Amino acid sequence: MNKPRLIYFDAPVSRGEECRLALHLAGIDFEDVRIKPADWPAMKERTPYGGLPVLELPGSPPLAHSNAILVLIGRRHGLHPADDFEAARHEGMMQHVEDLRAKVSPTLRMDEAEKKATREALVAGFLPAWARAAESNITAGPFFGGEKIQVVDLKIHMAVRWFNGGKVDHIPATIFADYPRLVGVHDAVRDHPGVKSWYARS
Ligand SMILES: N[C@@H](CCC(=O)N[C@@H](CS)C(=O)NCC(=O)O)C(=O)O
Repeated sequence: MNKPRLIYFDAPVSRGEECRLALHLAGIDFEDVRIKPADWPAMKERTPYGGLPVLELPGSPPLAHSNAILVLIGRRHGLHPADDFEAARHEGMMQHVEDLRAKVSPTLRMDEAEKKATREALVAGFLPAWARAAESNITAGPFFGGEKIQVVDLKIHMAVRWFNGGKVDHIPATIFADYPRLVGVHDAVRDHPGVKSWYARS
């Protein structure tokens, strides 16, 4: 291996996509390895914790857990605060996104009746509470920590984008519409030239 490899499923979503975006914004030439679902069971046991994404860097063992990957990239490439308290504040928000995923992701594997009931309950309770907490931790904007894009913003962006398209049944596309700072971070990331250039690549 002579360049970094980011291993994830073949979809522009979630934990894998936020790590791809971080590598791209950092200006790192990396191999974007996309795993087919059929190949995953055999591979799962060989990953550090049984999940993707995994980042492989020349000369280091494989690194797993999206937040660890993002923080490492961010620290090395100016996309995570140098101040240790502000960095920890960003990491708290990154964990908040993981808490959201931990609530919503299990519904992907439910039968229709259970999925509907569980998601409607999330819409009534957990999701607004999650958004209120996120909103109250975003300070000046347009990004989480102010003027500069950081890895935390990529994670917030992916979380908001998940629902924005209206493709998650029983969760309205407008679920976060009343939270202007949260939507503002999503939009600022979407409109960032580095992010645009990732999606404009051929
Ligand atoms: N805490 C881990 C979670 C990893 C995870 O569950 N990834 C999902 C895809 S987003 C996965 O690998 N699912 C397949 C499986 O668990 O077998 C992270 O932040 O990367």
